[in-house]
Amino acid sequence: MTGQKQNRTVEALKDDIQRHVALTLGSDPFPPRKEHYYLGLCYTVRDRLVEKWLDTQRSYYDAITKRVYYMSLEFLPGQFLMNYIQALGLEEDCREAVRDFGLDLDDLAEEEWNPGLGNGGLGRLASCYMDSMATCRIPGYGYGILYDYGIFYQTIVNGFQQEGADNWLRQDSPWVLRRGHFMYPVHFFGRSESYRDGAGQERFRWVDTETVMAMACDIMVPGHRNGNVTNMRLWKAISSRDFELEHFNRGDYIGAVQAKVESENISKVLYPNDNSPVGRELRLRQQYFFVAATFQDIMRRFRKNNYSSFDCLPEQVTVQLNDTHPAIGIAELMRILVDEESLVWERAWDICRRTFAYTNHTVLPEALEVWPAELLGRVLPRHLQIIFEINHHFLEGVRRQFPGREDLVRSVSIIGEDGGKHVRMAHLAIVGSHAVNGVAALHSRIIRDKLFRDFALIMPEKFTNVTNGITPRRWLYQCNPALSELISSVIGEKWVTDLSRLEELAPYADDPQFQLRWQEVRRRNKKLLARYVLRKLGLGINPSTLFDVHIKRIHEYKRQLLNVLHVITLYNRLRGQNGQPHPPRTVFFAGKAAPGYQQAKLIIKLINSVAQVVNADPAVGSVLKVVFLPNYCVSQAERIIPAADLSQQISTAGMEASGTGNMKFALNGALTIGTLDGANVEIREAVGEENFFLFGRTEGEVETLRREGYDPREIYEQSLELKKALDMIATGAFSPEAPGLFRPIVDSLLSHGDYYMMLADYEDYIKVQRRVEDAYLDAAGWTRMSILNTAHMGMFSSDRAVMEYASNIWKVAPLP
Ligand code: 4GP
Repeated sequence: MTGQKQNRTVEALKDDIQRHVALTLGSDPFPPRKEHYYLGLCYTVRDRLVEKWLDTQRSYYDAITKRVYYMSLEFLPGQFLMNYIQALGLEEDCREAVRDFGLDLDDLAEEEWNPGLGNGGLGRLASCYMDSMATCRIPGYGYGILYDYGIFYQTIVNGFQQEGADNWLRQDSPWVLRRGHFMYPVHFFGRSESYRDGAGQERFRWVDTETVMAMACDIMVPGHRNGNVTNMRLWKAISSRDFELEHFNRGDYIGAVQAKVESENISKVLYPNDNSPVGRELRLRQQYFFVAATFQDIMRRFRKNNYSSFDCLPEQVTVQLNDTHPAIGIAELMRILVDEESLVWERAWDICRRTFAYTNHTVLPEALEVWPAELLGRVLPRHLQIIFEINHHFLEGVRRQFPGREDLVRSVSIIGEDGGKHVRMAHLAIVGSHAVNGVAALHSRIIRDKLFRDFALIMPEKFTNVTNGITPRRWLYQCNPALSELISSVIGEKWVTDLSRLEELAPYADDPQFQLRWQEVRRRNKKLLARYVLRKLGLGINPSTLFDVHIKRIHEYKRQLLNVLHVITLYNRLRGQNGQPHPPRTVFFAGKAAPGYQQAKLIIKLINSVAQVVNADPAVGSVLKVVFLPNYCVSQAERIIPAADLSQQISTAGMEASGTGNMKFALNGALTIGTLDGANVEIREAVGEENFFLFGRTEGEVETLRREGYDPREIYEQSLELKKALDMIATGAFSPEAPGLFRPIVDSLLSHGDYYMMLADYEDYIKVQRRVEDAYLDAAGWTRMSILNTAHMGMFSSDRAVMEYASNIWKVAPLP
């Protein structure tokens, strides 16, 4: 930008910031106060986005284009301010503008609270896809819930996780635009009533319901410097007038107000469970609430285009179900088409199936959603009836296709019978969609050949794969400015929207000059993280140690415990002074455990207890340090990932659907230590097996071992180092104040079968960790591998993933 033009931009920004501080916030602009100028800047940036946002929405109508509805109960967008500023290409100007007020842009950006509207991978994926839809100009929307309370705030007290309420909207968010005029009624309870229509046909209507209103709250999602701004519409529950009146008329004022408050509970809180369902009525109501509101919005837009027939719906609308959470939408669309629009069943069903597509995100059997028929029938009586009918038609078809195969009929039925009638939401999603995909090649194979094998027999054409991706904007350009600059200095900036261009870095991997610059950037990032740890925990760590990082939800299958076993083994080796040198290492952990998941919470305590012992032991000094960073969230990941040397992706093979953290690390130049699980398989293929530390049993081997019987005790008896580590945990070496505290952990491994095969993979893991150390001691070799990891990560862009969905599943083209 020319000096003069930049000057004008900066002056305009400054004027607007001050105007907002004075007129929007009603505050005195002098002296400039950080909180006020932060908000002033937010509104200034927002103004510049709103116009583009309106233009984008208008362009959808003008083009009469098909639109994608990405329905997700969770989104984890991360902080908005810097993302918006960079998308608009205004970073330098904003820096200068606030500098003139004596403020620092990064400092201001830190003021922002993380919108924790999700648990982990599933929610973050949704946000990466929103970013890519905006950047790739795929006409679409994200739909979800505006929770008042996001994922809990984690503190560590005496080593234990403690949950606090995350009241992120306490001070309102400048990014949430409340749209009071988009309010829809959502019904619950009541009953289904049969009646005869004019032609004497039996029909049904849903009556005597309770109503809650859904109010639209919009958040803008800009594309990268392309003027395109996509909308994320999150619903907030508001009590309905009828509801209040009914009570008021009875003269029960307090009851009326209480009922009003209770009806608004629907959007109060995100359920903090990752990879596991919660069978609570409120959760079901959340699901239906956002689905029903979204469909009213879909139909409003559809009608606006004056369609003569609902047969066109699938040409105008495609709904992607982000897991089964919105699967009740299938029954809802049938209800709209059959009950409200009077379509005959077969026609409605055809429209419905062509509209929906379903993504599965987990194979953990305990994580597959089921609803007791009794509960579903009470909350949504008409929907249960519709689900029974869908099932009836479906099973009739199966019987025709496979006569005599009642076993098959039972296994695919949407209604399960064992332990009381229940609705299997994954079955509903498969039957009601035209496409079913897993999120990495291995995972898609597992769902097709194992988890949903019987469905694949009946409808093989539906099953497909779309390997997950991450947005290069947030996960490299934004979170790692130093590396981005270095990359752009040699290959230009096009990689930001075309990640495959990173390939052009490969020739530099052996260039000593470039290696030095690469190392310099990484050292800088590590220093920044060390400073953050000092600030947060008061713990000094040495930035020239190997940064070994394991950050994600705490879950047994993700095997933080296996990592802890390595830490203890290394600790023992260091104390034993066995002569072999070990490069100094700092092991980082971060992640939340579901509040009701006792074993995971105990693992957090164990990590902290081991950290306490190791960090205080003068015998290991600075050679080993262990850090648990509390309250893991998107912003924290953005700080940690650019500083990581080693990325821990060590789940039991066959259990991690994809992983996306694995992609973020490799993109930022960390090397992976990992199993052949989820997207690790494809990452390893892409970066080259020589640039990836592989260990552990394969998915097939895990299965065989499980089938043929596995005796963890035998491994325990045979490995001295493992035995020592486990005995230390069991006998209170890390919990002298409560020696039996960690007994349940050791029992899960030795007495309860070690379901996640930690012991089976232990030895291999320790060996490969040794190889990691050797590799790390060769700085040039390590740097080379690091550069090649970044260079070969192009295919893991969410732009690629979204374009695959667009062309193979959604059948939507980018807008010109
Ligand atoms: C997660 C999977 O565990 C993870 O492997 C995957 O990368 C992510 O979805 C996005 O596809 N699943 C969940 C969940 O978060 O709650 O099932």
